[in-house]
Amino acid sequence: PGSGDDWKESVLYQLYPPSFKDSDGDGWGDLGGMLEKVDYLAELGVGAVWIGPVCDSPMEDNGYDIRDYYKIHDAYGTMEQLEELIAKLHERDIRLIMDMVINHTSDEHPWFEASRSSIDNPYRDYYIWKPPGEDGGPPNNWRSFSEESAWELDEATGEYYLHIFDKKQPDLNWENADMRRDLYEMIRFWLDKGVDGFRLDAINMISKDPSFPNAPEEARHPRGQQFYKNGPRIHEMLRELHEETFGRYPGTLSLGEAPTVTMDEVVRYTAPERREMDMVLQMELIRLGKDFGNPWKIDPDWSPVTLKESVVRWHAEVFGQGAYATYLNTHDHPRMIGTLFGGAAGKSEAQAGDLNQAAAKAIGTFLHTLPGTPLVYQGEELGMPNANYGSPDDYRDKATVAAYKRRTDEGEAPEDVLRSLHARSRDGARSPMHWTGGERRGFTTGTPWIPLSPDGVEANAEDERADRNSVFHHYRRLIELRKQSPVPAHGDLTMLPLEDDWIFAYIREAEGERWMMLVNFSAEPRECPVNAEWARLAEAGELLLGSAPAHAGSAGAGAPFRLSAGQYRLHLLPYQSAVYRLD
Ligand code: TEU
Repeated sequence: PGSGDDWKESVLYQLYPPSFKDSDGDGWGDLGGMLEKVDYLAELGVGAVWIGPVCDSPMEDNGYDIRDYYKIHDAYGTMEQLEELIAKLHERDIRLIMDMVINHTSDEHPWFEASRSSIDNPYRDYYIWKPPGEDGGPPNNWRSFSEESAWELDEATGEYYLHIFDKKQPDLNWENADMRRDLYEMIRFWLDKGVDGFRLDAINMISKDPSFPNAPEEARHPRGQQFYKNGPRIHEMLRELHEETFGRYPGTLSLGEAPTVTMDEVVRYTAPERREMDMVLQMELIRLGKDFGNPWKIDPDWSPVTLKESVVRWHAEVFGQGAYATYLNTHDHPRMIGTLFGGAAGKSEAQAGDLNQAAAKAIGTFLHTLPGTPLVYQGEELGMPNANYGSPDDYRDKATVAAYKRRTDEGEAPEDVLRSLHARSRDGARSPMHWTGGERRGFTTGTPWIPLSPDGVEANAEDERADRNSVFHHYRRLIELRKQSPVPAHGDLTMLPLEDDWIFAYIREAEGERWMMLVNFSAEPRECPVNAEWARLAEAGELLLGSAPAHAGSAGAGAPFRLSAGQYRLHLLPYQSAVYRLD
């Protein structure tokens, strides 16, 4: 591909390696499987594919625990296959983005093995070691994401090491210049291979408060986060990283994962003149409806008003100054279709199928017409369900398995715990991709590493590619529209006020072109009065895309805008969505 930056305005696709496609029957997705599906990605039309970590790893966290940055994990294949994947994607004008996990390594990485061996080993300072606290326990009260202490005592030297994530994922010490130099060299190795950019895992956590203070006991989970997220030297560190690595390779993309970040910080991270990163992930939408004081609960008071507010704030405070990627699904959260937007409970199977299909299209319409670069997570473009596992044995994620054990040991009813795992576990989004409706969904000939989703067989690539009304073609068309108009990538946003909170109506405008979007976020039909001017504009406009073909067009029964007794009203079917180009 050319060295231009245009592709940065295209649609990004997240591919989760273990669950994408298995080519050798061992039950794990692999590079061979990705190679088989390059044409599928080209048909969908995405501009870049972010593949989750594929480096050698003991797989305690599906590769987010790297043992060797220079080697492909055996179950995924070989370096030659990765090179072939880059070449094949490039032939189709698709870029490859790797997941760069550099806040921490695996505890089996040779650096850590050397580091833990003795206090004066040259690698000691590559990680964060502290003597026990005054009471002989951990150096402070920080908690890891797995809900235990963030410090692990290592018998060999009697000191504790810091791990923000699992104890198998010790944090690297970014204060150490030798460590940073070794990381930069490794990143350049991948850039020299032709990788087009990186998704930088947990990148806003690399600078820790050097005094490692205790957090208030009642602080939100995970306790201590204010002392290592967006820390004191973060901008300086990111600038050096940019200068030493991707900044030297024009046209590459750096996409930062920065959990818990203010919008001011996002602008500082991504304003082009600051030369830190190109984009960060907008992590607010994905968190809506989830109780973040408790990693296993859905917030019962969730309302679409918060969603609208988030979209509007990011547009007002970040769009145009900094850059962000917008997503509604990813490998760390249950799929939206099964949680917030899958209101199929209590409906017949046929009704539920229609509703899910409409909901999947609504999610797609919304995602691709919001400000920000859309990021589609594998299977979302098929409307794949959130896997509703029936047994605790179906789960693979370590934190999920540990939470089940702890909570049932503490006396909670197993069925209650299972229900909350379904609502919040990361495994719901990690079930294997549905390539066909047949045996093992065409994912593998062996036993998948994690069970197939118990439902949602009808959402599969083979059937949907053949059906013009499918979720797949809805996504394909949305991606194509982005290539044909400046509106999705550059348009200003105006939310249209409506009496009904569940309906989103908004206008985006760029270079004199205007689009109007309508999305019903509820499982019920909705209606409310609507301003006559918008109704006339939409009726005179061109329907670019609608989720309910029978209800497109103007004025007919089922049209969204209806005039009666001199008053326009907006009527939307459950999860109906539409995109109009206005004259
Ligand atoms: O996640 C970072 C992160 O901050 C978590 O909050 C994430 O949202 C959480 O795991 C949800 O349960 C990244 C990766 O995306 C994740 O898969 C890894 O486990 C984590 O880093 C450690 O590398």
